[in-house]
Amino acid sequence: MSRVCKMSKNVREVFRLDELKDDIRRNMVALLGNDPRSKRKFSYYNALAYSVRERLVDLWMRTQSDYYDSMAKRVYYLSMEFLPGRFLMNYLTNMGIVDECREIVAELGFSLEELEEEEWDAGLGNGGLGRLASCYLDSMVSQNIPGYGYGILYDYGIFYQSIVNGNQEERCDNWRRHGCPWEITRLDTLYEVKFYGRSETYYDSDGNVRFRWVDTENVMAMPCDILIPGYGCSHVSNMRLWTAQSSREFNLSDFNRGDYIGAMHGKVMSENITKVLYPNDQFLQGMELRLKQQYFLVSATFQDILRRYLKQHTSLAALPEAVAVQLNDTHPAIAIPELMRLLMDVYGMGWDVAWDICTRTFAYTNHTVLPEALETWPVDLLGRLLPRHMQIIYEINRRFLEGVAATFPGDTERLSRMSVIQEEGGQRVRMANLAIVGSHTVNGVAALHSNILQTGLFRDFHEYYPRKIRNVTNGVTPRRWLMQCNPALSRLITQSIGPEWCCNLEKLRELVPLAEDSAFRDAWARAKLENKRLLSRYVLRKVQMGINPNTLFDMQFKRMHEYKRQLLNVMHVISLFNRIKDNPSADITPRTVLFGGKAAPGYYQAKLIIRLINEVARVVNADADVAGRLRVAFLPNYCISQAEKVVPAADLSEQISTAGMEASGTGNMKFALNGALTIGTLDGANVEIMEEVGAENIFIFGLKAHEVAEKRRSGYNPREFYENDAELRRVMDMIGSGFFSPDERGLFSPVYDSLMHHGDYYMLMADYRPYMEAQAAVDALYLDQDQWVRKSILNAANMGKFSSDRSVMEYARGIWHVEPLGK
Ligand code: 73E
Repeated sequence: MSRVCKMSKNVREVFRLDELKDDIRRNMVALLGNDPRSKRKFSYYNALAYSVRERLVDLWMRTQSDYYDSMAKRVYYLSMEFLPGRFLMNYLTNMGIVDECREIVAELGFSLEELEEEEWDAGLGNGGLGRLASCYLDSMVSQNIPGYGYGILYDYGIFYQSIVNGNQEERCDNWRRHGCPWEITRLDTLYEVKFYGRSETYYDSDGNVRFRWVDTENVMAMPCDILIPGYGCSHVSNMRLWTAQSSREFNLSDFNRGDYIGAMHGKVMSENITKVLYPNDQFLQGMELRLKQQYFLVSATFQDILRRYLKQHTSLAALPEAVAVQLNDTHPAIAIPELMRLLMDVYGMGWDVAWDICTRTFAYTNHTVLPEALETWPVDLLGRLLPRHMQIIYEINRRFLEGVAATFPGDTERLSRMSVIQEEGGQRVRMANLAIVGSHTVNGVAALHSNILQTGLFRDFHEYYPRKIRNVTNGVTPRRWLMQCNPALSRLITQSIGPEWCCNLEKLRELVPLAEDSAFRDAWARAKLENKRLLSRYVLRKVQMGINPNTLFDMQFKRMHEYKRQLLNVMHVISLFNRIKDNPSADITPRTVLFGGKAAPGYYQAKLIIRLINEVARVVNADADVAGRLRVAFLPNYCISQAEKVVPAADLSEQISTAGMEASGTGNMKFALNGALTIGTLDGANVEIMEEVGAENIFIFGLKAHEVAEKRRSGYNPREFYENDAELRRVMDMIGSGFFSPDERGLFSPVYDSLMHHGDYYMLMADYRPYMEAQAAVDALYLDQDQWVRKSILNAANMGKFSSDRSVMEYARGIWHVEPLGK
């Protein structure tokens, strides 16, 4: 793997760096029509971006012809979401030209950092699932695994969050308003995507019954490519994002009838398909437009896959030897009946041959067990939008249930649990069941989660297909999440153990002995302090609040969700506040508690918790007794570029979900990789992080997954904790009585009630005291800076497992059956 660390040739030559400055000036004029004497940062950012991008096009084409010539098996990563964030520094980092570029930009009168800030994030995802897809693309191409990401180019990505009077407000994220220099639009490639209509039978020339999908409404899909450079740039791949265009004949009859506006309305409606990303993380909204988006992605992608495949093959029989399709959750699972339809209705295959090809092509990753996130579509809706697919789904299910019935005779309850069609409460298609039946492999995203799939959510399937459900623990790319976002620490690590760590993260283990070296510890602490200073400046700019870099930076940045328990963190803050108020001269460890995260626009309770954080912050930050020893802030608009500032500056990473509910988490990995200590439950990948870093270097507390399940079964009584714990009682009463909302006393009653009167589903009350104790251990350790820094080093040093390079190789070897090219 270290092969990719060595830049193949002198980068100055390969990337013609001597010409870069001239190219920037040339692009200012030729592409942007700007006066090169202008000092507009945005123009220079754009000119730089184009000049960087053009240096990759050759390598990209060479990579693609390598794939073609070697007839390599290709991986298609299908995802409704990608979260690349900004591209500029990612390109420069992977090209290995950050320092050179910094000098050139300085000669033009700018700092690289200020041009970097001109770029708007590509926020085409909600959170972890989309970011994982982007990390995997980086790891695939960096390890020469021929792969592509396929997704949707939303006009509007995840909304822009502002905080107004403590409340979240959403603004549209018009991220390409000023253009996007990274995209290569393929105006000349268009695929037709069909919707509605009906399925018709006919007889082919051999007298066989066949089906065709007719009277459809058609929309065109146009691809837009964004290059993905591998680290060291020996390979460059791309993600292909689709945008909807109305078909030319769309509503021609309306035009002919003279109904110009009516016809234009149809055009606009069809182009709406790729207008906006659904902003719900783990919550199914069940809108027709969302299903349209899903099928739009799938239909366009499969036309592209088959076109590429058929350039080199005459028969589709060998598709699974040339193509592996990974379904990023069930969002693109309609691909299963779509491939069946193409193979049978378009390419004339029989069911059995087509089904065999299908199930050898697909693999499905499950990312969540939350019931509200599991996709089901009403049969009416799916049947109206995609009538032929509905027929195929019924037939898949009929044959599948026949097999189950043969294995478990008489077990009708099992049949109804496993059926792709849910009958109770109106017929619905269970997309997870469809994805399991139609894939050769299903994986969870952390060991605990995969285990829960096998023994809980997909237990029946695990009994029926004992080898199908497996684990691939998530990972993050060390290029973006250490090298790029944390130059101070990266430099120190490279000076100490050499540069190989960034493509062989296990190498970080060589830092372990250095934890005992006091000079190294000092250097490590200085890097952290530098990052904390940078973040403090950012916080001052963003929320006009000064924070002290010498306090413990306690961070919880992730989507706002009840199961993630930001509220538990707030309860700890309130408890600390009360302790200070009770004893203002107490010797406490000074803390800065920072939060960030978006709530789905319709998620009332999550939005109320944002408000609570802001109201608690208002009270705490203004209190004279607190005197700066406890500060709280909510940073608006958490996104990838903000994460890159937050993650390197954290001392403490909050990973405190109710055990069994966070499938993996990836923020937990990013923080620990950058030397934060974790306080967390035994949930998701935290379990494996503990195994790697050692139980003595992490603060684990609270109920375990099986205990949560057990308590739910045996009856859980949150009031018991309230009654037996005076400190907890006081916190709850303050929230409930309006202490933090004096002008609107009942404002936070729904928060109080959810814990006290509605069963406290996420078990905050049970975990409060253990969490407080773990936090006390954090405070004590932070006072012993020597020990803290030691543990900080050991955390980063033991994070090798959580590189997405490792995850991708597990998929490649165990699921996709592809090898790195050139091996
Ligand atoms: O635990 C995370 C996981 O680390 C999980 O919640 C998240 O996926 C991450 C990557 O594996 C996730 N997101 C979604 N489901 N699981 C989701 C569901 C519907 C829409 C958007 C996102």
